[in-house]
Amino acid sequence: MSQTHWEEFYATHLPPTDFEDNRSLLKEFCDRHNKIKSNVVLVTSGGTTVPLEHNTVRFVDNFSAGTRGSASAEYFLDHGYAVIFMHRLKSLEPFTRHFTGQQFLDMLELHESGPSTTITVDPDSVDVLAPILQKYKNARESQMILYISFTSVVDYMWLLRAACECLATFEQRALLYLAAAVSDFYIPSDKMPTHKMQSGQGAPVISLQLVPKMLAPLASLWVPHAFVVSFKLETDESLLITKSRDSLNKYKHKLVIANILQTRKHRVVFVTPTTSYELHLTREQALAGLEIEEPIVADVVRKHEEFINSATRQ
Ligand code: 9Z3
Repeated sequence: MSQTHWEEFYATHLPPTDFEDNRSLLKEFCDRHNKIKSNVVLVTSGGTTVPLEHNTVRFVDNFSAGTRGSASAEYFLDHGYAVIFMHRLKSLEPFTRHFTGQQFLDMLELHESGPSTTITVDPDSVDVLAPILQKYKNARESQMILYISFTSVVDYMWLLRAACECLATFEQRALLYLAAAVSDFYIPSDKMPTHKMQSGQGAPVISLQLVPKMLAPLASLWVPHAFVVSFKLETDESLLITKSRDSLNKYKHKLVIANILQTRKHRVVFVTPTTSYELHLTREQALAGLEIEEPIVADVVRKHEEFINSATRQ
């Protein structure tokens, strides 16, 4: 029997070295939450890399800071979901995303008196830090969030399939929220040089191949009963809705959330098989600190609840 494109991908690309550890973590997390009948969401976040050498010095990257995924993960926790946060290593994470760079250290004060040293939080920062710290501690202590990280597109593909294997048992209660920016092109393992390319050999000609579309087996085979939401990123407005509709028609999942790179923080378009409508933040809302992920997640959760209810009525 001939292998499909995606089967061949797994047959010819090794899993990441820590794959079995991550698989155990995923299984343990899912078994526990399935027992207590939690709703679970897989949030993917950040961009995948495409290495140009096996011993990787250079790679091609996909744009994504991880804001969409990390902010959304926090809002899913607020809605009572158990969250698998599958993210690009070193991209933004829930809770810590609020304090990037030196911001966190600037909130602390150092007191040295004789041999003893204490550290306190600057009183002006307590009101900012306390609610975030509270939510973080709650999520950790109640084990409502699992952090899993990837770097390359191959790591991402292996972890995505492993997560789906665990999520399948949740049937309709599983939500997939695929916000990661995943490479469309890569260099297959057998076409990649082992060592760092040498400039002495002249300018290299790099030939990329298509990454198989994993949404196809994901939606039809791995989690056929789940509520699957994918994101569509474009830079050309005229392609946004047609490309999103093409994706829905092809993979038969539930929802595409479409966005344009430059306006993604204040405008998205929800594209379903029957409708399309815009969600946006006004200037005032954005200035007041409202994040678009809050209404996005509220709308997705409402749709997921309707989906669960209609499945249980049948
Ligand atoms: C998105 O469109 C995300 O909303 C962003 C978020 C990556 C724009 P940030 O992390 O940005 O907040 O800086 N993600 C999906 C991107 C993607 O690769 N989609 C594929 C495509 O458009 C198919 S699922 O072809």
